[in-house]
Amino acid sequence: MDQEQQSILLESASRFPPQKGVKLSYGTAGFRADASVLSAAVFRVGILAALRSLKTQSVTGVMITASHNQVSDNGVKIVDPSGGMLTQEWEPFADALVNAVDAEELVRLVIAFQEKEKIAFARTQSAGILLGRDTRPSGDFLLEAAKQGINSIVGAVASDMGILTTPQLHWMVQMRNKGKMASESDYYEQLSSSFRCLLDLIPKEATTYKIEKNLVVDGANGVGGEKLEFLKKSLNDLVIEVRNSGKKDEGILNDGVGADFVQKEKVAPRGFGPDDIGTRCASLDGDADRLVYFCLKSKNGNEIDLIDGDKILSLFALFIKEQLSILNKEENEEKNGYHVTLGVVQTAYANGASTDYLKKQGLEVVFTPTGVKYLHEKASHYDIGIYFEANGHGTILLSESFTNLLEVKNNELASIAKGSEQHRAALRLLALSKLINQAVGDALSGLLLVEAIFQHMGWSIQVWMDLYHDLPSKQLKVKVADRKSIVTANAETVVIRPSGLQEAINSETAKFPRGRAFVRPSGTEDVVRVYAEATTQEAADSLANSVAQRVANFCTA
Ligand code: NG1
Ligand code: ZN
Repeated sequence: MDQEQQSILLESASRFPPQKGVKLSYGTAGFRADASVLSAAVFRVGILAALRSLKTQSVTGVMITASHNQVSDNGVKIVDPSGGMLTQEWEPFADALVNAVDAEELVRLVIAFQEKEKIAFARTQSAGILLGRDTRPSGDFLLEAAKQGINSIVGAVASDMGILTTPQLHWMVQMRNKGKMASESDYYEQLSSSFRCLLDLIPKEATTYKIEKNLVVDGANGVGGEKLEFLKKSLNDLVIEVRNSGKKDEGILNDGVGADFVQKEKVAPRGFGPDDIGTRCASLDGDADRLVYFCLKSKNGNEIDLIDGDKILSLFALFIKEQLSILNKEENEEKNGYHVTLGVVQTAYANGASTDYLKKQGLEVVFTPTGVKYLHEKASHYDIGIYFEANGHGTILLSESFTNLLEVKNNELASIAKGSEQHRAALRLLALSKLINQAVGDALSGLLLVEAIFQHMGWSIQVWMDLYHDLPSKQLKVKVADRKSIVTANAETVVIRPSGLQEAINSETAKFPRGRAFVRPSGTEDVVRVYAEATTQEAADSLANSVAQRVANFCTA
């Protein structure tokens, strides 16, 4: 690194001194904390995104959001050139950079890393970084910090894409690097045209039930509500009412609203009441990368039937399986010489009943630790990989070779069997591959896919809810001195440290038939999360409480 670059870096880093005593780590979703302590971290992430862009000679992204956290928090994460999360190999450097005590240490770290990674600095523009942020008030000054971090690397150019959902930014980075149209209006166009295409392919005779075309969506008072208001204008076959849309007088971001609240508390969000009984409802989270559905069930309260990520996954898996079997009809594997691998990826938070159901459908189910970076990676090993967290974050990945095969098949069928069910199945899978955001879980694209499949199946919401019945479950958070003192293994199902805690959890679990419990440190909040499942709600609550107590005892000892 030349002298000029060093002094630019030193000068600009001195303008963003880190808050004393604040230590951050790149968790399940980047860095998150109270917005007031984040400027230095966001500035430094700007530097990191620029280095990543220089190293890969591709576009990267910086997203400023704290998703479902309270409005006073914020966060920052890097979008890798693939459109996914930052490569895990760079996470230790991200931690070191963000926690450097002063500008001098920061410059030393950058020089050492640059040499190790052989990153060439260039005077001409050679790095492009897209910036996005959600609707949090702190997003403005944090975006400025990110820009200054990027500008302190010679040759790096920041493009401010404005207020976006997290998945929109991931999609833009992915599309830019594929050399495809990547603006926000291209995003809406791709979603609405592939949605329309799926509706046009619905078998006319299939509908046994008159589909309710009305859908009410809780926008978490965040960016997703605002974007959905826009997207819905181009959807003729769906009547969407957006509540908690983020308009000033409607309420506070994530406060009693949003997918995280609905999924964890299992109650309706603010703004929903008895008049909504019988209506299909959905909820997005604060940055619109999670989606859950729900139905109000009580006249005098806010009790709901929840349709979580596991059930959305099940719907997607059934549809894809059906299309694959139509496509392969009359053809055995030897004949077409291609065996399509279809895999489902879940985490330990997946309800046990969903896993049982998926396996009974003959699907291959595998588990990873919490965090989309793990699920996404695993799903990418299949021709079609479907991954979902119970909280509603997930997507479908179709391998390039499978997509190419579909294109070939589509052309072939168009000439020999145009309009046949087989041809239509190929067209449906191709439309699905465009509708679903393959960069990352996306509540808006997921919602349209659910709605399209729903109309295709001709189902009532009750049929969906009755696919299987969730085992009662309970989640709790425990505050401890150091959440990292808990170390887990086997996709977070077993605690290996502190020693003795797993045995304690086992002895609590053994008291309940079909009991299951696990604990892990959160990657986004300073808490240990406890999950418990059993055959009754009382048993799940009681198991969660006793495990939480054990955690508290072990972690203060
Ligand atoms: P943590 O805080 O690590 O549990 C939460 C979610 C993850 C993931 C991330 C990122 C739960 C139990 N955990 O992570 O699944 O979505 O946020 O947003 O829902
Ligand atoms: Zn989110």
